[in-house]
Amino acid sequence: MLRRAIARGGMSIAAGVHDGLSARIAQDAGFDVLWASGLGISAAHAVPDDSILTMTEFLEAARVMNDSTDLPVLADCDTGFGDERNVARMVERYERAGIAGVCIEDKVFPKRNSLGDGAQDQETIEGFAAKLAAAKKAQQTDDFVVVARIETFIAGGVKEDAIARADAYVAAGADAILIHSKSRDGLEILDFGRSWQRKDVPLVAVPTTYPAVTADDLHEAGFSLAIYANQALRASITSMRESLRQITHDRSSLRIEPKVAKLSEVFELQR
Ligand code: SPV
Ligand code: MG
Repeated sequence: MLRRAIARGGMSIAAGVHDGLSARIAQDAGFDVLWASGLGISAAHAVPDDSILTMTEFLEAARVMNDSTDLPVLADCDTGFGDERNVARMVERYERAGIAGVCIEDKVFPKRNSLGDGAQDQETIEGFAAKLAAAKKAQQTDDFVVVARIETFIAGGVKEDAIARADAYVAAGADAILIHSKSRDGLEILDFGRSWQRKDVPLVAVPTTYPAVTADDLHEAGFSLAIYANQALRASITSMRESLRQITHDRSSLRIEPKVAKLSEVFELQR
């Protein structure tokens, strides 16, 4: 399902989710793929998205999402939790759990969230290609997907470096390329897509900081998956905060009743 969803020619959308409930809400809303967001899962544990949680914790969260829906789960696996040997075990564990694919990014462990301030350390091309090769060697079925995420633009680099990395990562076995950016207009992403020559290798974007660029705009530029990585998380923060503050203010829940989900909706989500 994940391979079909990201195949070039179509355009799928993924929702970043952090637990079983958000996964189900995303499925009901009509998303094609679930992104087991490292930011979302970390935030749900109230810790920074800076390689604080362990692989086991991320895997368990992805497993809950997978078991709660019929959608394929693409797991955000940060830098792969270590070196090539950690990546190999990670792939073995995620694939056995039935997760459709993993995404690893070419930063140095411990990584920092890509959208925060502060310097970003990018892995060498050879070092990251070795991790991808280890991932591909470890997978047992042809279906399992390994996405290589390029952090060149996040680290302040240029398109030529991003393209050189993408070529090397595909040569190492990557099934798709995720090119990340924190630009406000997304132009470097659209430009990367139009420059990408390997029509057989899908491109993935995460339009968080450039929300005016639509999934259709990305498709026109050559992308086949757009990940809405943190909107569910942010919506839930706003809603929980407003409702709970109202209760402490009023010392009653009467005023929020019309604004919050009915218990019947909760039961429906729990099936
Ligand atoms: C995530 O959702 O954890 C991501 C996307 O990796 S970002 O937060 O932009 O790094
Ligand atoms: Mg992440």
